[in-house]
Amino acid sequence: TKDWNGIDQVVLRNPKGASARISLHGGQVCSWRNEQGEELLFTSSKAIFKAPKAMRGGIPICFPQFGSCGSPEQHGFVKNKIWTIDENPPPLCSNDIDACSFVDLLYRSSEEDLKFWPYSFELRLRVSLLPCGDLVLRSRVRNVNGKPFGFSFAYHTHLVVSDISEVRIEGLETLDFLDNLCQKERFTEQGDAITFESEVDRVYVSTPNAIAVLDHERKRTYVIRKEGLPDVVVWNPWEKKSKAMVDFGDEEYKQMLCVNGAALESPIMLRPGEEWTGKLQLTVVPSSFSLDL
Ligand code: TA6
Repeated sequence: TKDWNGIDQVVLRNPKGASARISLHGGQVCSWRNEQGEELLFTSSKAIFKAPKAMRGGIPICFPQFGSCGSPEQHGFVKNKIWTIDENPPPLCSNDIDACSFVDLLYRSSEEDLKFWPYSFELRLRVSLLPCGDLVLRSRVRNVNGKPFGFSFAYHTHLVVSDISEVRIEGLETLDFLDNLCQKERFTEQGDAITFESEVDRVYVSTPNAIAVLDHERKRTYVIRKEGLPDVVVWNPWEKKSKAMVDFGDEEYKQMLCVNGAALESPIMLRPGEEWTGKLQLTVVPSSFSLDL
C-alpha cells in the first residue's frame, strides 16, 4: 500500500488477524493491531503527514542520536529519509522462522548525509509479526569500513493507553534515571511501580530486559522485551507541552505513553566493519495474565 506521501508501506498479517504497517518513510512502524483489529500504537490526530518529517506516532527509528545534542535533526535523521526494501537481508534466525510475516528494510548513509554526519553506515531493520501477534523489531547498524563512530539509538515507541492516570510501569523500580525536566540530573526511582500525574521525560539507565506497562482500564498489559538496549525512555508531555506541539492534540496525552527501548547513556562505538544489534519485542496480553518478567 502507499502512505500519506505516496511512499510504499508494507503490511504484515498473521493467520489470526493481527497486522502491522511499516512505511519506507523512515522505516517507521505506523500501525500494530491485535487480532481484534484494535490499534496498539498511538498516532496523533494532528500528526503532520508531510515528508521529510516523521509523523508523530508509531515507532520512529531514532539514529544516530536520540535527543538533540546540537545536531540539526532532533532524534537523528534516518526517520526522515526514504528507506528501501533490503534485497540482501541478514540470514534468518530461529524466531524469524516462526514469524509468519516479516520485512527487511535498509538505509545506507548517502553523500548528503556525510556532509553533516561524516560516517558511512548501513542500518538494516527487520520487522516481524509473530504467529502470537508479537511485534519484533531488530535493527543492525554496521560501520561500512569508514572511520570509527559512536551513536545512540532509540525505538521511539508510542503506545496507546486508555487513561494515562490509570497506567503503571513495572520493572523500573529502584533504578536510576536522568530527568530531562531537570537538566538530565540523575535520580533514583523509589521501590514501587511508576504512575503518572504530570509531565514525565526520563531516561532510565541499566534497565532489565523486560518491563511491563499496565493499562488498568482496558485490562491490557504491554510487555516490552529488549536486547542491546540498556536504557528506557519514559515520556508523556502532559497538558502544557501537548498544547505547545502543533502536531499533537491538546488532550491526547491522556491516551498515549512513550516507552522507548534505547541505548543512550553510553554511546555505542563501532570500529570499521563492526556491527551492533538492538532488538525490541512488543507483546500485548490481557492484564489478568501473571507476568513472568
Ligand atoms: O521521548 C522523549 C523526547 O525526547 C521528549 O523530550 C520529546 O522531545 C519527545 O521525545 C518528542 O520528540 P519529537 O522529536 O518526536 O517531538
